[in-house]
Amino acid sequence: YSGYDAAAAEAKWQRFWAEDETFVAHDDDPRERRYVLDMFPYPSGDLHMGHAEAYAMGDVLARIWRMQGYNVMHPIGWDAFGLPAENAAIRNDEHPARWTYANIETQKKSFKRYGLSLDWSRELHTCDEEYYRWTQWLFLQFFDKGLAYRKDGYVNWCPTDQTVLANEQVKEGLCDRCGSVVTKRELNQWYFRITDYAQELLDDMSQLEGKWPDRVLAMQRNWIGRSEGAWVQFAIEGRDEPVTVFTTRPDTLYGASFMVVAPDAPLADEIVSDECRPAFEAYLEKVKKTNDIERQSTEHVKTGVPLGVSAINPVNGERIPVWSGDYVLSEYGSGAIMAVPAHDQRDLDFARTYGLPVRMVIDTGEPDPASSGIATTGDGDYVNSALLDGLSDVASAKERIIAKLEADGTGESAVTYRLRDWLLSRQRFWGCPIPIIHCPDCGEVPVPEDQLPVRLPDLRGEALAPKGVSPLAAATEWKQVPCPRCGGDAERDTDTMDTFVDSSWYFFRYCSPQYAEGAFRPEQVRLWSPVDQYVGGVEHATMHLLYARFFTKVLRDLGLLDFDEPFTRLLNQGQVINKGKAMSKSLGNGVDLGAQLDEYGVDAVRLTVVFAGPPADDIDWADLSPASSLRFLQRAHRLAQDVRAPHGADPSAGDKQLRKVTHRAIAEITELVAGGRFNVAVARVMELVNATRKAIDTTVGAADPAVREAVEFTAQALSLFAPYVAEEMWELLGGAPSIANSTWPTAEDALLVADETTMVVQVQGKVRAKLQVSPDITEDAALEMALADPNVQRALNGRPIRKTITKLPRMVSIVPGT
Ligand code: ANZ
Ligand code: ZN
Repeated sequence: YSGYDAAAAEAKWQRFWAEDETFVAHDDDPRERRYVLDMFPYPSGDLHMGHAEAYAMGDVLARIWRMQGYNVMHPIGWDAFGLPAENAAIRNDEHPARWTYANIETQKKSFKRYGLSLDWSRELHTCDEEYYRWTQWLFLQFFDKGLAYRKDGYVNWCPTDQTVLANEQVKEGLCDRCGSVVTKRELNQWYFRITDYAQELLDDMSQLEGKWPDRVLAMQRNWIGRSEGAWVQFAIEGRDEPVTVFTTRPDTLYGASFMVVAPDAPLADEIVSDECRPAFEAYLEKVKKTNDIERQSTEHVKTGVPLGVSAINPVNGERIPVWSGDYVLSEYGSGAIMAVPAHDQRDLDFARTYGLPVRMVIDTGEPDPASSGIATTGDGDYVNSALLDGLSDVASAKERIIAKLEADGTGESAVTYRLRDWLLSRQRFWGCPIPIIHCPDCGEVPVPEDQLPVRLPDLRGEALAPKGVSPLAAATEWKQVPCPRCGGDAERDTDTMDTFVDSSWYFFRYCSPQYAEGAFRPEQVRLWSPVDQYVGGVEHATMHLLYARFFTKVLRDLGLLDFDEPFTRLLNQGQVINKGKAMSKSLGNGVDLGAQLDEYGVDAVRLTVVFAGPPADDIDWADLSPASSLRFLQRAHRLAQDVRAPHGADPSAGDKQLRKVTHRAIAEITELVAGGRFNVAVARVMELVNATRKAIDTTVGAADPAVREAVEFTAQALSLFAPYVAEEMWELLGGAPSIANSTWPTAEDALLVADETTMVVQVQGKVRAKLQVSPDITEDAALEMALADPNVQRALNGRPIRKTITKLPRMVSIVPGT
């Protein structure tokens, strides 16, 4: 079949859409607005299979909503700062901007070829001055509110990339980017106070329930990690200040037989005795080489050293030894714990290693943990617990002990979160400079608004190589500036921001991309936001999606927005894998998207990825056949060539049977797409194509207006997945270009009622029942219905069936045995 030339159609319609501005969204278009957002790409080189799937999914919704009469905004831009550009610049001795903008050009061509209904007039690059100036401005708003601050601390450090990483960028102890083992380093760094919003980030998830994938909500909940319990104060012998510990089980306080302090918590260094100090310091050096994930893993053998001091249990005055141990983390709770080895396995493992006492305070009926080595965590009777003895439920025990602690002034109920503040400074070049000037007299001074943006200095090649401090620190002229407050000698901050800062607000910028008076124009954000449908990978469940939610809440509190959540609905597309494995260079199982597009055309590839399975599932390229997708598209295209009824012919004069098929397809496909079941919708289009071909060739012929109706809808439905062939079909059918501007039909109710016909049931040749059945009833279903009928049962009177004769759908005849 040579009727459809994919390459020619691609070139033709790309030009048409661009000149016609088909997909440009207008703020003053009064129709109801819909905002469809794809996670914006990093310009890594060219479009790849992962993009091919993700962007195909988002386009389905953008396109159906447009045809359904919404004013759709579907923007695109580039997450353009980041390490790969910088590494390439070092390799090629050039500026990261060159690599970045060159990649954007290449990738943009591919995006355009891919036929997405994107509004290119709103395109943005996060590395443009016009963009990062506002990233800096937003940083300063946060700074003003005390939501951006600097502190010393042990941070995750990637020895290869020579930069710090946020907790979220460390995966199982490894750098998210390069796979190196992450270590700890003490540095003074910038943080965003996301923990101020921990509770709200949790609470507002109720607005997202049922609209975001459950697993993303679960991951966020888990990441925020709310814990309820108590702060308990233990006095330390020979020290004025008590130590406060966080526990989720204050009811086990009588079983606390030692205390453990994180080795890297400042407290450990403060309280360690002189005799114990040398061993402690050696131990600390060892611990610094490991990371939090290793330290908490259950397989990890817990290590520790005594600190040579005692703590006093506030409820019974008992003296307990204080140890330092690596399974306690400095960044959680207070960095110190009361150990209850009988009822906490970690504590029990530690106690058994170092011969520390174990005391059971809840008798669950299980063996004593002191001898079994297995901590008991269930309910039971409180023992050895003074005022709790006799109780047997955790809730009242907790209540009673907290009341006592509060009355004595030695503790209180508490809530903690696992979420840490967001570490945002990076010691790399290709990012947004932090707009702060450090003055020896005035401290941290914001760069005045009229001096934004703080532009990156012109560094390239070797000057960007990682040295453990930011490359910006070597740009002396750039760095040395007068203090904006006192005019004295001062220095710019030389760190740049985590690129997740850039991506925490880009979706607001799209609403007024050229706005020069602020990050975005509030009235335009109000027109379009929140985003109706966000589409992107589940790998962003905790980082980007949590940060963007946080930014939205802060911007709301700054009075710049009036809603709580940025993304009303979220769709996570799956991954494209090959031969059962993620595509990777090392496995050599990568599939070159460009080659596939050249061979089968854009439409066939897009249809293939959408048809492969539910959008959220991973799809295995090895199981798919773009060649058969192409053949299907050619069959569909040929229908449009065959249609003989004139444009505008009244379909109601057409064949009723085919019309019913078409209208059932309209109803089902509309619903399937709305429900995100895109692959099933494709299957329905295929059925419609087959039914229409059969009608043309064997029943009604090409001149029937019902055929035209069927083919017109086929083209519209296909335009969601295969826009080029759909445009070509629409043109052949005489429709006004573009098909994207056509009106999505509604199914006529009268054509949706299922056909019924009368089926006669005979027993021994006598008619016993007349049943209404569907004309395509199966043999099994017909027999089942016949035998369920009471009159038939009475006639059979319990006799077995010897034989049945069926002439479907008209008759079932039953011959009973004796
Ligand atoms: C005594 C106790 C007895 C505990 C018991 C548990 C069971 P979640 O639920 O994750 O919040 N903990 C507190 N701070 C810690 C730190 N910095 N590093 C490691 N562990 C820490 O965990 C809270 C529990 O983890 C706390 O409750 C504390 O141990 C420990 F039968 O206190 B528990
Ligand atoms: Zn100053």
